[in-house]
Amino acid sequence: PHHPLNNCWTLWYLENDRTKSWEDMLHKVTSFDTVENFWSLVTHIKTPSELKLGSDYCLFKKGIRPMWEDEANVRGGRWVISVTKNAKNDLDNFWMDTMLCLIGEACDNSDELCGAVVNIRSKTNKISIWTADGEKEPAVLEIGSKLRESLHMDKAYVLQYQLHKDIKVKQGTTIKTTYNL
Ligand code: M7G
Repeated sequence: PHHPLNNCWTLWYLENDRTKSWEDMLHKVTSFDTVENFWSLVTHIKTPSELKLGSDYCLFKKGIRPMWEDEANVRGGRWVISVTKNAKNDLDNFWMDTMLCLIGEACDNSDELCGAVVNIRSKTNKISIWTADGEKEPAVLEIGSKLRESLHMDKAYVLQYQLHKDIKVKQGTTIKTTYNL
């Protein structure tokens, strides 16, 4: 007796490889649409803190590619949380709670959710939640505050919303922030 989820979700894995283009580094792992298949997947794969530098996991609604160019993401943006390298437990816990927030449809505006990404990087790791339309301010803010609550984020963590179109044109390390929570 499997418990169905509201949506079917696809997990993607990006493995850093300097000989490949960004798109070619991205691989579909699997899709699932029941609670049981979600748990059997997460118990068989590495947690974010166990991944190699330069890797990503992406969890997106089936049919949405985890890239700015996908029709579902072009007008969208991301809530991004920076997690310092020493906070390994926070990273793994935040990622687990982010996945549960998505597949459990915890947000009132879950139609606006496209997916989530965790980036393992040398300076700081990042978790982001991608939404479909950066101009839908009430929906974006509701998703952000639901996230803060579901992840039990300490006040020291800041949530910043950035539009994908602003990320694409970033100069150096500064990216324009549209909303803060
Ligand atoms: P990142 O991996 O999102 O973050 O972007 P990082 O800067 O912390 O490593 C690194 C690079 O990957 C970008 O500058 C792009 O060259 C490429 N890249 C990342 N994303 C999410 C996309 C995307 O959605 N589309 C395309 N075309 N390139 C991307």
